[in-house]
Amino acid sequence: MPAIIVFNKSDLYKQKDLEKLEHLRSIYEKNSYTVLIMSLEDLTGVEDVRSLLKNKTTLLSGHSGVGKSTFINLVFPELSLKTQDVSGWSGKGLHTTTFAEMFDLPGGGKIIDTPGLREFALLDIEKNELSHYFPEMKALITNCRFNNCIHIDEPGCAVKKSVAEGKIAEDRYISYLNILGSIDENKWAT
Ligand SMILES: Nc1nc2c(ncn2[C@@H]2O[C@H](COP(=O)(O)OP(=O)(O)O)[C@@H](O)[C@H]2O)c(=O)[nH]1
Ligand SMILES: [Mg+2]
Ligand SMILES: [Zn+2]
Repeated sequence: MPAIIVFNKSDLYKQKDLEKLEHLRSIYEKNSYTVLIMSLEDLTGVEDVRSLLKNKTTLLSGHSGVGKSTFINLVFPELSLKTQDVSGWSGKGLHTTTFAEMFDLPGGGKIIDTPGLREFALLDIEKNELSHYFPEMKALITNCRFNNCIHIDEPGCAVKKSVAEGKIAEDRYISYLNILGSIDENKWAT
């Protein structure tokens, strides 16, 4: 499932925000994520995001207030009538707004709007599997001395070596550690 990163509200970015954007953009593009910049206010970059949706099922995820619902309403104003509540899948009532909603797109495909997220939790991912979801780490794990290495303090860890050499971005390794901590709160909580 490819993940695409969209930075919205570019109309509000100041110099400092633009620098941060370039920093994050380079980290993610280097690891083959697609990064797009958009403003739903002055309508820049919207078409590039819209063109990704055709004949795909797309889930919009992100903090509350980033513009997910605004995006759907802007590019598919005709949709508001044909809404289908995904919460039907879990047997809950049709008008629960605390869950996701899926819409059929006019040109083919589906889009899923989600409510604001405070944090993610991972289901069914083992600690020693987590690095498989970081492309730049996955590429190295066969070089770790131990095949169940979780890249914390094991000797001969190729991932830690690569972080130390600046080949893996420190931000990404910190994200990795944070997520690892959430898989086993007691052991890794700081
Ligand atoms: N300045 C600016 N405001 C935006 C942009 N996109 C959305 N907003 C505003 O951000 C607020 C939250 O948008 P909403 O779609 O409800 O966010 P959601 O929680 O992700 O669904 C609304 O007031 C939108 O008008 C944008 O590109 N620029
Ligand atoms: Mg919304
Ligand atoms: Zn390792």
